[in-house]
Amino acid sequence: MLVDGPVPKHVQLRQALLTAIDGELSPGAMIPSERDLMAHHGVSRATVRAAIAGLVSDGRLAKVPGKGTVVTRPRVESQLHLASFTQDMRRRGHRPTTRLLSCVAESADETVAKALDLPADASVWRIERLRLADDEPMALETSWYPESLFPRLDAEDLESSLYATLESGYGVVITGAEQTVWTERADRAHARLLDTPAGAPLFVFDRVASSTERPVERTVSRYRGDRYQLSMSLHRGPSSQ
Ligand code: 16G
Repeated sequence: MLVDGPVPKHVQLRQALLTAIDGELSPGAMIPSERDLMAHHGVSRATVRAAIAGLVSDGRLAKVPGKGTVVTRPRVESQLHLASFTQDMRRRGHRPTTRLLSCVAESADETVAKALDLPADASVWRIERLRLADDEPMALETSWYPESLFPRLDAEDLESSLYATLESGYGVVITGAEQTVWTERADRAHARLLDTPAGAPLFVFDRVASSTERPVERTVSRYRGDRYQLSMSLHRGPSSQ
């Protein structure tokens, strides 16, 4: 019940809608029309619009042209720490699966050779995988690994955790990584695989992961921008004091 008082009506309505979103309304469900919300809560159209606009900008509701306003899926929060996709998804209560798209041995180009500290033209495995959470495409990953370190990597189960395989099959534990993040619009091929419209925003992570001895993996991961949010803990460094 909305009441007169210090809390504006649109804030109260927004809270009521949030309770419904977290309760009976599942992702993809339509919320009641503006007219129904006005009648039910005894408020003006402007109040209804302000409450909905706030929830749209928080990513909890989305306007779907020709349909109405629907409840979004909560984004998967990824903390910027050193985890594998499999660990990260499990920790957040999702079921990770992987589709292997390709695995080939090729000569390292200049970028890969430099990242992996290999001589030019050294042989590397290039592995392309689609990563899913609860059967929904989340990320596309292209990774390169030195063949000299991981002979017969192509014979391993590449649809399970590669970090787990590097450890159990080759005794290589990933202990650190250098990572750069930027955004990009999905091209047609990426959009199709990720089941998202062409031009949709993606996070791109370029990671070089190392064991204690040396770099062992370069990965370019494209994560769906509508399904992720990134969080990080920031600490004051020595140079900023
Ligand atoms: C993450 C890493 C990726 C790594 C993969 C291993 C990011 C941005 N990327 O997706 O570099 O190859 O995990 O996951 O975090 P897996 O052990 O489940 O195969």
